[in-house]
Amino acid sequence: MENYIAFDTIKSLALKAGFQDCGAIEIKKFDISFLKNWIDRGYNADMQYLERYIDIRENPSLLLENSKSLISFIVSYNIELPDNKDDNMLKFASYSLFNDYHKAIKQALYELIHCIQDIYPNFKAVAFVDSAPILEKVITKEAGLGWIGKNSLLINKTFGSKILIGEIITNFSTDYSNELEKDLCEDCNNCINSCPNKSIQKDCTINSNLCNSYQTIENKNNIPENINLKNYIFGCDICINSCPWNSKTKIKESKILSLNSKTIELLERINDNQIEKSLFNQAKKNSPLERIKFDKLLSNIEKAKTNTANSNL
Ligand code: B12
Repeated sequence: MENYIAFDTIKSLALKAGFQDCGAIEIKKFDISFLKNWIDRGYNADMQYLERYIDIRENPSLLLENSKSLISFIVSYNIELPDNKDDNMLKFASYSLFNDYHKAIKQALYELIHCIQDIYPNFKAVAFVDSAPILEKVITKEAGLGWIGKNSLLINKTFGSKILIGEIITNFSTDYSNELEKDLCEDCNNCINSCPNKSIQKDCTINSNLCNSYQTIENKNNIPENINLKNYIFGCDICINSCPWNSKTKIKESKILSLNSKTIELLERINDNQIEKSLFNQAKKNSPLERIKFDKLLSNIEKAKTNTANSNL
């Protein structure tokens, strides 16, 4: 058959490359009315980029000529880490303790594409990790890799929601996943109840204005007084850590993500009150921390210290 690859071939190469799982769907148009509705309510806060390229979000086939399939890949970062249970310690969200996942996953996807091209020279593909205007969670759900939980994250039955998503669009057809995962959140509301700012709305959307992850990373202005960061100074894991699907799904190590020792050292120093700009600059070279400036980190620290001090009163 012309321009066809068996899904089993993709999956075995992907597992060998260190991805936890993958799933494929035929390229198609997506219903984006929920996205428009979310933006109309102002839930994207100052992330105006989410209002752009709506045509591509609706129709990802615009990203590659003659595209046939969208293949989604998941990478777990639920690795046993020496977690400091002390609630007064300042924390980075755990995904940011690793090297920059955008770069690491994209590189792994292009290596995978090259392996496939060794077998099928006509195979063309482009890879994305947070880098294109596409709805990664919805695509991954439709590819059968999980359901969208109440905190709006994609939850995989085996690996939980401490997973990151990457995808490729290719000119090859394959065998498509046609079984959707059931929504297994059932009557659990742990994530909704855990958020200190009540950012998770009744319809399971996130109001970014109230989300600590938005406030500590994306908000370039002062964090509003009513926001309680608890002890998070970059990103936030509170709703994720409250999810029962994450407690049983730890992996030993990742072939794709590696811990950034400079980030870990930086966090230790911050907790010892020795905040060094030079160490921050070293850490952010290959880290999600690259998204913020040093001054923003300092103001997040001040805010989190005030919040933790107030909670101890
Ligand atoms: C903008 C953004 C944010 C914003 C807004 C969050 C949000 N929930 O939208 C902020 C800065 C707050 C954020 C925070 C985080 N993010 Co973020 N973020 C994104 C980004 C770039 C776009 C998401 C988006 O389109 N939002 C718009 C809303 C409307 O869409 P939505 O969240 O998908 O929700 C709707 C759909 O799920 C829909 N829906 C539900 N069921 C169904 C079913 C069908 C069939 C359809 C059509 C729709 C549908 O209804 C929901 C509400 O309208 C994606 C990457 C990408 N390109 O997709 C990463 C992404 C979602 N983020 C990610 C991560 C890791 C995080 C954090 C965990 C980081 C951290 N530790 O601090 C937090 C988690 C906070 C949370 N609970 O969401 C991962 C999530 C992986 C996963 N397991 O799902 C992604 C996919 C990046 C990646 N490549 O891995 N993020």
